[in-house]
Amino acid sequence: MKGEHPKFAVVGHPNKGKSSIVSTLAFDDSVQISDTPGTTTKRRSFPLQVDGNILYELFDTPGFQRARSVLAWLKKHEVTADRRPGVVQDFIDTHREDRRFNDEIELLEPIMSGAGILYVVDGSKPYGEEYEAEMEILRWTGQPSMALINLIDETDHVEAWRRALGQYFKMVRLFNPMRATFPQHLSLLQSIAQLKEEWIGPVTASIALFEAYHAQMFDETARNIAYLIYRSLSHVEKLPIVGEEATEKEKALVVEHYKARLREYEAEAQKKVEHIWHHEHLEKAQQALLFDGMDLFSKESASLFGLSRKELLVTGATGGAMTGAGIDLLLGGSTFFLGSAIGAAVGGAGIFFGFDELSDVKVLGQKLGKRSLEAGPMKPLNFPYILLNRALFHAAKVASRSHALRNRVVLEMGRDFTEKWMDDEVRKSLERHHALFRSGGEVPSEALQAYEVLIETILKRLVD
Ligand SMILES: Nc1nc2c(ncn2[C@@H]2O[C@H](COP(=O)(O)OP(=O)(O)OP(=O)(O)O)[C@@H](O)[C@H]2O)c(=O)[nH]1
Ligand SMILES: [Mg+2]
Repeated sequence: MKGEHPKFAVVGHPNKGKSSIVSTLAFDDSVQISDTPGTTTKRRSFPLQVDGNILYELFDTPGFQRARSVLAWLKKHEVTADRRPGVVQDFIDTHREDRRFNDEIELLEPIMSGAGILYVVDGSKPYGEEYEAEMEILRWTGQPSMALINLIDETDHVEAWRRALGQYFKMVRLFNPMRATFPQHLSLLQSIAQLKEEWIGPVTASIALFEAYHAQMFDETARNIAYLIYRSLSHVEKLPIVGEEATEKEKALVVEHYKARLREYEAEAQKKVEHIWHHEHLEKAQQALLFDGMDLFSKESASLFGLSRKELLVTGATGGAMTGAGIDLLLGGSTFFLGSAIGAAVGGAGIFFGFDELSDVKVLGQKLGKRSLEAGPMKPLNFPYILLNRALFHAAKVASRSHALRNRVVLEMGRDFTEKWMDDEVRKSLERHHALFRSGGEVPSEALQAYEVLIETILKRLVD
């Protein structure tokens, strides 16, 4: 969709949730929001962009400050209704340098350039005459407009507001930027499309693209979580051993590295999910991933030329033993006949070497074999469920979070969270995959895909 995408200016009194509505509708958590009236001082554009297409563009604007004076000026230049928008434009042109009307100019300019009007009021405050000048000015612009009643607090003055707003706006809707669900978001867009005939086509197209994009966000989230579980279960952390045998310190160290790596994987996955859902500035309070009561034994392993005993067998060194020529072949000639050198070192070329014998051979003062400690793949059976529980809880919170919220999200799940998504059937399906992941063997891509689908189904159920 090139060129003309629908544009809307979100306007109203100071501190009524204009910026919050922009933030929610634009899926953008960088909009400035605070409880101090006058937070927004300049208009700023927030396009909702999907795969390079702008679906629509919102203008956040400062609140009206001198609506009465502006209206008085307009009335002084009273003309027939058809020429009123021209008078508003005259007002802008005449007062561009006049700081007293900075806020009015900031908010009127995008409207006069063709943006539709979303007029925001707080339905928890009583209606008052002071809003009439604002609504009257907006009527003078001649642009299609709609009123949104935002219920910031408990008190309900919605009916009075409806009666008043109905006289100025063709459409009046309740919309709460903090609690709006995705279907409510789409339904608001559908109403907006009705404001102007030329908008029906582009807004309907935007809605379709937005829905597809939303589905894609779920897909990507599920893929990301599936990958997290897979890589965490199959990860093997290695630590080279310095001496003949692993010390207690080395054993503890490899386990510490292993835990740190898994925590890093989780943090990475969470960041990715936040990015997918456009929550780039999310602050979280969350307990670190713990491994209490889990047996994370490390084991010693040996390798030759960077390959394990098993890998060497697979490579074709028959029977686990190799000839000097075989070693040269294995190393692809990169070591200038190391095989023959080893042959000479142990006395006599053509000799057959076993893995252990070779490990002890020293060439240029270095032993050929390397010993290391390994932690992982993850054996404790409950671990994937702990990780999955945390990942699903986080993703569900992020996916359903309004972009207008600025508080820290507390990722503290109740004991009943698991019950929300797990039953015997689900556990059985998951367990088949977990067993495969922790086996350390190859995981076919179809298996990983089936696991993603499973996770996506669970996640969607949690978010709805
Ligand atoms: N509880 C609740 N608070 C809201 C809601 N909408 C807005 N707020 C809060 O009201 C305050 C003002 O919101 P903003 O979105 O900054 O309002 P604004 O109209 O852009 O304000 P100015 O830029 O100062 O004109 C912020 O503290 C918001 O968090 C709502 O629906 N519920
Ligand atoms: Mg604002």
